[in-house]
Amino acid sequence: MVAAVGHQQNGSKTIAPVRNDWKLAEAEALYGLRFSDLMHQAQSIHSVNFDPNHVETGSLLSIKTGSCPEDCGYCSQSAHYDTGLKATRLMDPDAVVAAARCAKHAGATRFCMVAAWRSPKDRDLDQVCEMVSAVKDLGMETCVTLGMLTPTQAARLAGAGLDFYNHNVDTSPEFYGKIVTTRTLQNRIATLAHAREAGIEVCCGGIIGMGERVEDRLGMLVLLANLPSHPESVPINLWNEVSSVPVNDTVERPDPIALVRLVATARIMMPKSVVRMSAGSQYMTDELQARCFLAGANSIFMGDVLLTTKNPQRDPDANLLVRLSVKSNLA
Ligand code: SAM
Ligand code: DTB
Ligand code: SF4
Repeated sequence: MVAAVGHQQNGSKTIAPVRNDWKLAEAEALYGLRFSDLMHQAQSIHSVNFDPNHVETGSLLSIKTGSCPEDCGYCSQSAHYDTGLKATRLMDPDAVVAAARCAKHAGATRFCMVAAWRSPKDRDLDQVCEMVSAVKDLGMETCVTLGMLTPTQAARLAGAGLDFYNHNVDTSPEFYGKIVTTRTLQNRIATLAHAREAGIEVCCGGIIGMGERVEDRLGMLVLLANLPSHPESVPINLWNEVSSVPVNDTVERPDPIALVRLVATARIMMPKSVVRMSAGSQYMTDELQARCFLAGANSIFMGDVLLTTKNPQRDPDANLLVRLSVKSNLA
């Protein structure tokens, strides 16, 4: 096997130290390994840190949809683009808890509540805290994504019992300015720090397939892996097509093998993080999803819709997790 950057052999197991000093050249060297060597390394690291036969199942709910003041060039919910989306107000907490109960019944272990805000207003946060506490009482892990937070808001969410805050860097520092101009990457990183300081676990990743280069995808992994602590969850989204947003001018569907290589590289660089296959399963065959699990992905979103776009599930009898005899709440 080709020697990997910074990894030691311990008997038959490969130990990957948790590092926060990754260089782009190291990420490129991993990504460019011969496929079999890359997969072997990713699988070895995966099995040291996780049960490789287990996949976590999450469920998403859009608790406030559309009319967002941010200009994210990939998003159906931005008020800057005429995407035809119907905006809604913040949902009633009882309706959110009812949706969480259904998701739990369908096998979800984590419930992620998502709002199309630049940042929450304090009165809205009261309601979100109520939702978090009630969903937690159902015995589910809770996650919210609400835009930028102040330290006080993060502390309030922590007080309500929030487990995870999702806030994505989306792409590399170099490509970021081409897709969002209304907030900086530094703004995003500050919110991640506020969540951490409040004791909330961090879910942070990005999107591929917006016209970025492979170097940008790896630059995003370097950015994530060099945060003061690795995000506990790293969502990898394939851009889910939305009409009338700027990304349509640059979109390029990633080569499936490039996706597998990226997942394996993420697994190696962030050995203890849950790598979550998020948006984009509609563009993936069962074989490609299975290959991503082998490369170290260990979480998926269930349900027919994500927030505003589709997440088509196969026939339940043909459920991929069951066919792979993966351990999950479904199988
Ligand atoms: N407004 C909050 C924010 O941006 O942090 C939360 C909601 S936003 C929809 C959550 C994440 O969804 C974004 O950071 C982005 O990475 C992802 N996302 C949005 N639209 C997407 C799309 N069309 N395809 C894939 N991922 C998308
Ligand atoms: C994340 O990284 N992906 C999820 C979750 N975090 C909130 C959102 C995917 C959104 C896909 C586009 C949509 O359905 O609007
Ligand atoms: Fe708003 Fe979030 Fe969509 Fe950006 S990604 S437009 S912040 S909802």
